[in-house]
Amino acid sequence: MTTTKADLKAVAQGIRDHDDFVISVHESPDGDALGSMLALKLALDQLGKRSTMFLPGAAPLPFEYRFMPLDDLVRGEPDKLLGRPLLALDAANENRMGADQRLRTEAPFVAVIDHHHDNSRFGNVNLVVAEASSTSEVLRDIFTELKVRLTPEIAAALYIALVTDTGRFQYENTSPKTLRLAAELIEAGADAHRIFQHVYETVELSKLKLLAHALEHVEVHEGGRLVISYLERKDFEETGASSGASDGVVESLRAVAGVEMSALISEPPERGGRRVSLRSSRDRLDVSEVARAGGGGGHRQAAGFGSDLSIKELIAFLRKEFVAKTSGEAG
Ligand SMILES: [Mn+2]
Repeated sequence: MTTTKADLKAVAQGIRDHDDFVISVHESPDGDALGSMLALKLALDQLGKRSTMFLPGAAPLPFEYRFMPLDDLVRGEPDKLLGRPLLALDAANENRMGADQRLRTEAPFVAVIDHHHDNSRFGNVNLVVAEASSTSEVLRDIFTELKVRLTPEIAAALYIALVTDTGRFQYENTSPKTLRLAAELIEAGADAHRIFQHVYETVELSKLKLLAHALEHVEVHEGGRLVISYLERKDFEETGASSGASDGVVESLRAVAGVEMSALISEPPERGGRRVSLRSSRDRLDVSEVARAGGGGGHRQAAGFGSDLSIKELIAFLRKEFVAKTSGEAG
C-alpha cells in the first residue's frame, strides 16, 4: 500500500473514531479553504457526527464567497472549542492556522488534509496529496472511503473549491482527475454557472478600484521578468476595500508578457504587518522557496508570507531572492 493510500485509511479511521470536531483552515481563506471546510462539515452531518467550523481572526470573508451557506462559521477566539479533535484543511503548516495555536496543541487528535507539497505534516494523521489540484480533490477521496453521498450541497461546496484553486481549470494543477471530478460534481447537482456568477461576476466596485491602485504602484525589475506592486493601508481606506479584495491582483500582474514572478505586498486593514503574495508563470521558478525564505510557504506557482519589514525592505528582499533563484540561466 502506498503512503498516500495508508494515510487515506488512517485519516478516514480517525474521523470514524472521533466526534465533535473542530474544522479549521488557513488564515485569509480562499475558495478551496472555505469550500472544503463547508463540504467536510456537511459530510460529517451526514455521518451523524457533530462538528464546528472555525476561522481565526475577524476579517470579513472575501465578498465573492459570502453567498456560501457559512452562517454557522465561528470566528474570533477559539476558547470555547479547545480540547476537541481538530481537522485542519488546506494549511501547509501550523502557523498558517493563526497565531493562537491552542486549537491544535490542546486537541486530543489532529488530522491534516492538504495538497501543499511543503506541508509540515503537523497532525497525528496526515493526508497530503501534492498532485491534487486542491484540498477538495483530496476530500473527495476521503468521502469515498467514508461512503459519504455527494448531495447537491456537498457537490457545490467542493466545486467552489475546485474551480477557484485551479484558476477555472487553467492552472498546471488541473489534471484529468480534476476534470472528471468537476463532471461528477456537476452531475451530483453543483450549479457551475451559478457558482461562476457568484464567485467571478459579483465583484464589488471597491475591488476594481483597489486593483487600479495596485496597477499605479507597479514596479518592473530585472528587465520585465519581475513585477512587484504594493497596497498600503491608505489604499484600502481610500477605496473602501477589505483585505480580501486584493485577491487576484497578483494573478493580474503575472499575466503580463515576459513576467516570471509577480509579487503583491499588502497591508491588510484588519490586522498589523504586511502580507506578500507571490506567483510564478513558469515551471523552473518555485516561488514557495522564496516564500519559505520569508517565513511562509505555499505551492511552486503560488505562495506567500507575512512580514513586519517595510515595503521598501520587502522589495529589496524579493529582488535579491529572484536574482538568486534565476541566476545561472541563459536568457
Ligand atoms: Mn488549496
